[in-house]
Amino acid sequence: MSARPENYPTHSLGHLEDPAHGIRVPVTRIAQDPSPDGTANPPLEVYRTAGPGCVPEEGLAPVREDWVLGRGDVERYPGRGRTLADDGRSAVRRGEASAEWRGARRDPLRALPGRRVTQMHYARRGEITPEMRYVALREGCDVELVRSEVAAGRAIIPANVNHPEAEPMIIGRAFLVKVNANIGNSAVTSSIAEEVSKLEWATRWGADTVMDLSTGEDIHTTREWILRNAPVPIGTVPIYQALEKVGGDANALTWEIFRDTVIEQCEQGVDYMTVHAGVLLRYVPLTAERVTGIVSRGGSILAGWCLAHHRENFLYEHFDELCEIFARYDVSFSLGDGLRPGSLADANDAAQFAELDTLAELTRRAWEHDVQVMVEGPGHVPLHLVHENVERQQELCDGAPFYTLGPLVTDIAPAYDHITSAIGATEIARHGTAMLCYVTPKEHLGLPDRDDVKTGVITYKIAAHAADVAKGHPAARDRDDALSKARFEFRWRDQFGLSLDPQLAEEYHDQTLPAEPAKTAHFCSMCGPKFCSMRISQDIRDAYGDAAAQERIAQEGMAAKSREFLAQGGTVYLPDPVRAPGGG
Ligand code: IRN
Ligand code: FE2
Repeated sequence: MSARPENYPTHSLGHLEDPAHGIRVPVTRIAQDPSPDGTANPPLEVYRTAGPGCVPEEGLAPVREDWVLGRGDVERYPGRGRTLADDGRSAVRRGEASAEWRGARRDPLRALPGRRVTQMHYARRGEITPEMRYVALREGCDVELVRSEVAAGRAIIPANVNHPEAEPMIIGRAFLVKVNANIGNSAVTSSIAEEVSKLEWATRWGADTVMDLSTGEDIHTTREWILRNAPVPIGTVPIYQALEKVGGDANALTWEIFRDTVIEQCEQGVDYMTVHAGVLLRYVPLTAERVTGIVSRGGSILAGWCLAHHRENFLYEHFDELCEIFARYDVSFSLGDGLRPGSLADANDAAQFAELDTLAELTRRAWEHDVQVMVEGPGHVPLHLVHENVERQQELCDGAPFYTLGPLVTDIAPAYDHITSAIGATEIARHGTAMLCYVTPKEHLGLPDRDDVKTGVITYKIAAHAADVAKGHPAARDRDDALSKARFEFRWRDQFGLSLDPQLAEEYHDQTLPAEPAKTAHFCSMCGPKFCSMRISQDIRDAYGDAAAQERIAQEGMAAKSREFLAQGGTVYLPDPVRAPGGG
């Protein structure tokens, strides 16, 4: 793997620059051909998450390192990775087990005693960080909007001080809707290089964040390689690794084992962590009558623990301690929805909404520590009940970003659940959900392969983009308009280049229409794309003031155009084999 090839010949790597602050944000530049009348079509610069391309053994450049160190509030220390029970797996940093690692080995950073190094902390103090400037450039918005949304808790910039390779991004309802892709959710250990290539694949198609749900033997080392090569924030669910440390026996879990796992991951650079702290002992019985019980993996681990010990969830009990740890590394909470519905029948029920009440309480507690928070949501919800989910979450959690798994709006389509869930995702994003966790065609059936990951990401980019357009996000529609113009002008190459999957669009087109002439075919060449009545009336308005004269000249002009058009054959479009009946 060398420098990343761009996706399509009309694509290239461009940059948005803030030279005053030394910030350069990579974008994908999509070049376009001129219109048939010779008018130039400017290139489009679109948000990209792909990163600069990586050599897995060397990792990415630590673009944020100077910013983090420049604030003067962190210290380097040896880290706990060296002394953990699974010591043998913290190999990358020490270079023992992974002989091929050639990149830098850095001891981890953490806040100096008593300091908080979160973006929320700086934002609340009125400080504008380079991360905020980077994000503002990317989103095309004012940096003050970024600062104030982060300060208010309505947006987060997941950016662990130990993940300097990441290109800062923002999750919040005032910004572009984001998409998360899960990788490593396989019990079968794949090679480390394979995990890195999955990460690269997901970001190539536009995943804004990636969650590493790896389990198994080399969990620490795999995560290390992923982080060192990740241009996007990385999320995890630490209870999965904690469970492995106790041999899979949920009842043997303790706060101490969980805490050590969290610190280990903080030191590696995980940017956000799913914590199922809202699964309270008294809520578990509320799921008893459900059709599908508890479908969340983390939720069922903690519900089991609560029942086995008949004690309150240790994540809830130790939540403030967890906040103190997160504040030292700037790790964001993704408050887990352990009681999310797993079927239409269970949607919006007492268990789900009881947990949401607790997540709202925990959101406020995290904010007291200046720790950034997003809140996870469902799941499976019929379309007419989707809106209530985001409305309720936004109200209860004072606008903290919502991050939902779909939701799937019907249970009847296994193998198509990327679609059933994208319908719910579009609806929930339109009403203010900030990030969507993708669902692949293999949901409920098996483990996603490479094609499933791509299908899942693209399906979710569609949902997110549709919501951006509906929300009226400035400039969201530029790409639609450019593509539509290219379509109307038969600029096929531009149509492909502007699409989310250029290669596939081109391939499908070539299957049905191999002939080159169609790519240059043209309609009603007299007036070009500007309809003649508009042009004539414009000409008259410019030349004459008198309404009656205007009317008479218009009639004459229109009659002349009519004769001209009929003489030329009288059809608007040349026959077009692509525009099939029933399409649109
Ligand atoms: C997102 C919203 N609700 C759940 N998620 C994702 O589900 C979460 O971010 C993580 O990737 C996964 C956690 O699954 P369990 O442990 O809740 O099943
Ligand atoms: Fe499900």
